[in-house]
Amino acid sequence: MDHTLVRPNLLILVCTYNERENLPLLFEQIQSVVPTAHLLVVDDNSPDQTGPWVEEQSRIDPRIHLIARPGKLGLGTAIRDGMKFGREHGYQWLINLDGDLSHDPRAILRMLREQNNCDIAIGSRYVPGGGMVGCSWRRIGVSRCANILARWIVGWPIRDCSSAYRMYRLDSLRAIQLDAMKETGYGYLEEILAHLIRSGAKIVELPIIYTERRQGKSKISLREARSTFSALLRCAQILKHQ
Ligand SMILES: Nc1nc2c(ncn2[C@@H]2O[C@H](COP(=O)(O)OP(=O)(O)O)[C@@H](O)[C@H]2O)c(=O)[nH]1
Ligand SMILES: [Mg+2]
Repeated sequence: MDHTLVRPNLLILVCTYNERENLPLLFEQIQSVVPTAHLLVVDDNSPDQTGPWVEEQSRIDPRIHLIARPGKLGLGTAIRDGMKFGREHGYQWLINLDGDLSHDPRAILRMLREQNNCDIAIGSRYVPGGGMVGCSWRRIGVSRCANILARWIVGWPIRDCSSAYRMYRLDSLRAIQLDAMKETGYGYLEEILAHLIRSGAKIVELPIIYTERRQGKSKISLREARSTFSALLRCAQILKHQ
């Protein structure tokens, strides 16, 4: 099939910092699930040469795109740049997943089936059928607590507000000023949810099994984890003014 002839309505976004070992298998899995979708990597000049590898792939495969940023500018701004690319290039849907094989691309198909039902689908570890595999108790505890805290502080009905595995209807992001968002790191995931809820977007949660990465290291720092608290307070503020 000549993929240059088709402008698909689906863009798959993967943000990367040192995921060179994980990307070949991830690309293969994504392309076997959604062969016509386009794939965008936002890489922050990863020292392990993730960027040059993606660039090489993009030269031989017109479905693959790369945004190469000069340095580690944060997961939040990477997702934001992916969203802007999606909007500017006329895609209708964007699915974001991690680059470390924690998110099984097969869940993409279940998300696509929800397109008539929602504006945002969240791959959720905390709805029946969802869960975490291979994670340390510390990690499970921190993630659980962050989500319980979120429901308590923000009062929203979302069970997994820190999952990056999501499908967004790009039109629903038009009401949101992406550049005005305050969180640049992982807290971006919560902040954007607050704006989406405020603008009336319909959100559904679908169960996913999150598997801990086998290759490479997590980039979430203690500072990032602590900043979740201030991100949640920000969300409560945003929703108070709706
Ligand atoms: N472009 C970019 N990607 C990032 C950054 N921080 C994390 N990532 C990517 O975001 C995804 C999730 O990060 P990860 O380290 O696995 O976080 P964890 O799953 O919460 O431990 C992975 O694909 C990372 O490579 C960043 O500052 N910039
Ligand atoms: Mg990870």
